[in-house]
Amino acid sequence: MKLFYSILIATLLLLSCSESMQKRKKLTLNSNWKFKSTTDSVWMNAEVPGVVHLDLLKNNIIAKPFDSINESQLQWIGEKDWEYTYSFNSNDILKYKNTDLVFDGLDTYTDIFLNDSLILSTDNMYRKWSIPIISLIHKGNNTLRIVFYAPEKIIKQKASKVNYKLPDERGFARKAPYHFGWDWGAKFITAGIWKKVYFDYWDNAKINNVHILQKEIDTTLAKMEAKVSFNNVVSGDYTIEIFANNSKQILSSQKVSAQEGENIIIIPFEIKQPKLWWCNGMGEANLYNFEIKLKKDAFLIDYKSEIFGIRNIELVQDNDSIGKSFYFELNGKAVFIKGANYVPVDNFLPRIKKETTAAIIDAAVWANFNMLRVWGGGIYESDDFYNYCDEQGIMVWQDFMFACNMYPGDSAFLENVKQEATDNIIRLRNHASLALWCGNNEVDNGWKDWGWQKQLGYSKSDSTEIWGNYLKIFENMLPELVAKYDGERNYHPSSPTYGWGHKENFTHGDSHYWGVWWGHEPFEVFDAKVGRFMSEYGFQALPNIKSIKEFAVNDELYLSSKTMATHQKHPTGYQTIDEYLQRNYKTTDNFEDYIYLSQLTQAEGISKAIEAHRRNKPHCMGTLYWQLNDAWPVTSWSSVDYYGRNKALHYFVKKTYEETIISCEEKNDSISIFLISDKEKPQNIDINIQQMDYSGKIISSENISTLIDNSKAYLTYKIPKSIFENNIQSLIHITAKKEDSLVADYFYYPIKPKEMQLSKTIIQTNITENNGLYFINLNTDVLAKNIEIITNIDGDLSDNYFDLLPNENKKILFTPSEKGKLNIKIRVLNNLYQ
Ligand code: BMA
Repeated sequence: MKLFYSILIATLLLLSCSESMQKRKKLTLNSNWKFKSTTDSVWMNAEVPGVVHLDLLKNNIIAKPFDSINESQLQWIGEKDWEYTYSFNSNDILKYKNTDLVFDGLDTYTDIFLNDSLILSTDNMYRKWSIPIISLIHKGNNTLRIVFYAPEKIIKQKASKVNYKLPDERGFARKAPYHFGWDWGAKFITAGIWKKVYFDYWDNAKINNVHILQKEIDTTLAKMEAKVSFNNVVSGDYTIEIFANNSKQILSSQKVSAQEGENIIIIPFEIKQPKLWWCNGMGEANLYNFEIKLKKDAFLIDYKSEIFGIRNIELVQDNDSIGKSFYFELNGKAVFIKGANYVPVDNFLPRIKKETTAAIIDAAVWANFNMLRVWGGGIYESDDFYNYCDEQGIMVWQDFMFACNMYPGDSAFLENVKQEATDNIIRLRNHASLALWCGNNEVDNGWKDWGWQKQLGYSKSDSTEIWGNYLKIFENMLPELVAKYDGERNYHPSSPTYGWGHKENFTHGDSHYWGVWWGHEPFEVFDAKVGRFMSEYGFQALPNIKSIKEFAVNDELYLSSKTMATHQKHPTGYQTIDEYLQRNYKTTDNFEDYIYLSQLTQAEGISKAIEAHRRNKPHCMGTLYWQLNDAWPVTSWSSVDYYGRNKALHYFVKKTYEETIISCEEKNDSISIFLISDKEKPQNIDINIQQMDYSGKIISSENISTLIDNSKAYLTYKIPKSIFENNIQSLIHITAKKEDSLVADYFYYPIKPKEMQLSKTIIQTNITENNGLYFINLNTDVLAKNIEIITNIDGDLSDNYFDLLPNENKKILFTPSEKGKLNIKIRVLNNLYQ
């Protein structure tokens, strides 16, 4: 009977509450939008989220923007003003006490009208906008109209209001810098509702955000806090409950007497035997799902779920005997960082699918990365990106979106940046993967080294003002906001710490080394130009022919064609590729062979840089090459092209980022052999060093054993160069085995490929299929240099562009991503010129 009454009372209470207060609800507004240019009269169907280029494409008004030379023909789109409209009925809205119209992102300059009254103007694509609309709507039908103004016109107006020039006028805009073109990027000035738009219905209270904080962590216990911010329109009593991993058991619960307005409540909770989050290569990326429930009596008003990884991550920058360190510690352990720089995966952001983001992160995981740097000329990435990095153990170095430019410092600009940074810090701070906030890319470096003051004729007072603006944003505002809203991550004002012309570039902080490529220095200088943390260096190569054929017609398949020129954005890109290519290889007139050689040039150069960085551990504690991916199909520094196809570099990177590797360094009269490992536990390794000629005849063979761990790179042996005196057409093959299983191998050649007298080879191949997977067996009669397996269908090869010794079998796994029966062709350096 007692139980019956308590159930009855609880039910009545619940009913009375649910009558007066309803659960928060969101309604996404993604259909029935129309758009047109402001000078046209005909409305067309639009897709939201979207941008105008995609809508024009959908309506068959324009050709595919990335094809051929279409880029230059589509510039008119960015020069026009556009409007988007949406009609809705107010019935649902009127059932709630509050409705906010929320835009997760608007690109970029807009006026928003509701029933022809201006309700908001926006000027920053990185911000979230929320408008309470209850008092603004009509009963019945309402019309929303958003006018997007051509960005460059507005930028010009802004520029005319200051008495100095910025290095680039796009600095006045808070719109992704790469949209205006980059040295790997097309210029497409987009406009549109690029992220979700929705009605956010709520009654008396809603959760704004929850910050999960780690107070103390040890192996037995993690002491945590949930800092809950919620809004409340009338003061009252609430309960906040915390749950973990779908368990029905409450972890912590707190009663709150809430005031009108924003309430911030701190709720401590504990996790016993916490499973820590580790990056790729160090352990499992363990995650917890924390659910936060806001209740009025027993009634659930609002709910949030936060995926969280318990870990400590720190950037250690200590003065030391060399200069200043720059390394990451994860859960108290120093990590050698292996990764690359990441740019947005498309010019047209709203069409990026979750699977596309996952595929490029998978490519990073496959190549043994543990970090990506989200570069400051793109966007604060999508939630999909960080969620997947959390799951896969990829740490994220996050730049704020400022790159290679100077910025204004008026109060409106500063306030705008402040809101942008606040929105994004709050959005990203609970991600386990987020490792570092960095103020900008190459702004400090640009100001100090790129001669802007002279080129732009800055007076002394201009310089003082512009540098003063820099200090306000990157030395004051951003670190203060990171401390206030994040509180756990380190902040690094600018990458690199010093430019590559300064000696401190190799002793203090992080380093971008562009003496190779921009400075035309030979790849060999990578051996010596090693800083404490190499956050950028790179070299271009053409994408695969299959990718080129996606945007170029057959009679444009040569370097100086209009299409190929459009798809190369560096002013001397093709010349620089050719210059380096010819240092190492005999060139060719055959376009497809040339692509192959450009990729080998890039792969050899960049993997040699990575080896040098790893050999210099712990002086150097990380390496991020420029760049993992592309925003469109282009000849660039990427190792994976726009379509997700690997260049030779990506296979070389995978090998060079393995846990244990061998590397050779030529110094004076000898060749030093290094063994390098990131494995924490010491391991016994047996090394075999064989000198052989190209027919496989062994000239000498030697075995040594050594013990290694991850504390430094081990020099295990030195070979005099004189062994090649009478055998210049020979090589050294080194293998490292642990208890008879191969952990690494390495080919050392004393001469460049163009000097090698490689015999013609017939590569024997044999393909077998098993459950949709293919195994390709290969062997050769003489040394085969850089075998490229060319597949008729897309898919993943476990290795490619490798060297093969005579009488050795190599087994490659091919996992198709396309239907069809596998056929292969082989390209090999030996046969290129025969
Ligand atoms: C780096 C980047 C980019 C650029 C790349 C290649 O420094 O920060 O600005 O695309 O160089 O030039």
